Amino acid sequence: MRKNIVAGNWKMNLDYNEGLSLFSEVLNMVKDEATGTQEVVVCSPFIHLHSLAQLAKGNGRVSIGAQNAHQAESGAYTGEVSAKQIKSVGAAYVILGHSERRQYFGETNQLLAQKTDTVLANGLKPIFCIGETLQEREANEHFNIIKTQLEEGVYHLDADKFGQIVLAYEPVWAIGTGVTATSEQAQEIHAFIRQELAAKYGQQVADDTTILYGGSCNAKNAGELFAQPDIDGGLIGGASLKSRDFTDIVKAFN
Ligand code: 3PY
Repeated sequence: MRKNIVAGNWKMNLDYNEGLSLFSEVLNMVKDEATGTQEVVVCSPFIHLHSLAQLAKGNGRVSIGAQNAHQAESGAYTGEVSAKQIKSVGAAYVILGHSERRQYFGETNQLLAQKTDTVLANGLKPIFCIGETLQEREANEHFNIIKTQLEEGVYHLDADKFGQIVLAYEPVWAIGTGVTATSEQAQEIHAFIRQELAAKYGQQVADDTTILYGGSCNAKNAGELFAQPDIDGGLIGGASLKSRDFTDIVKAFN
């Protein structure tokens, strides 16, 4: 049975104290309000990870994640952070392949395949992002793009390893634009992804894989998106920066 997850992606926002205070509010709200969301993940900048993990200790529903990791185990990579370091501060997840990383930092499917291996080897779970640009959708290429991102990014994994991955479908045209895919558009792609996974790994693995929707998901549209049969939660950008909005999204599973 797959898990539903609401994950916040703070991106490069919030200084150290702002992050701690937002997270404390989220923890209190999530604790007080029972909802159908099984796991809440907060993916913060590296500077917050250790403190957030300390605050979340003893809370069985809230986990911490990073937004990137280097593909090497360690070494002379000034300014980078390794999966082992991320694990050592108590994080459980790492976002990989967010479209902003692909677009601004030139991350390719091949590089992301390496990062996926390193993250898994260090006992962390990747939240692996895929999604098409507006031009690709307009050219009716979106299914091919998603298929290639899966083939080149994660299909080298065996079924056991793949079982530790969370996927996030984030249409690039819906990221930071305020435009959301309609629930029908999102469901269509999620169902396609699940069908592709079934062809590659078998129906059981496909049924057990959590597939999140990301891209301007907010407290208003989360309920309708999460009600779709193949949407198992969200990767939340801007709305994760406000405790009330974020917890309303967490509650959207009820
Ligand atoms: C967004 O909602 O804009 C995101 O990029 C989430 O990762």
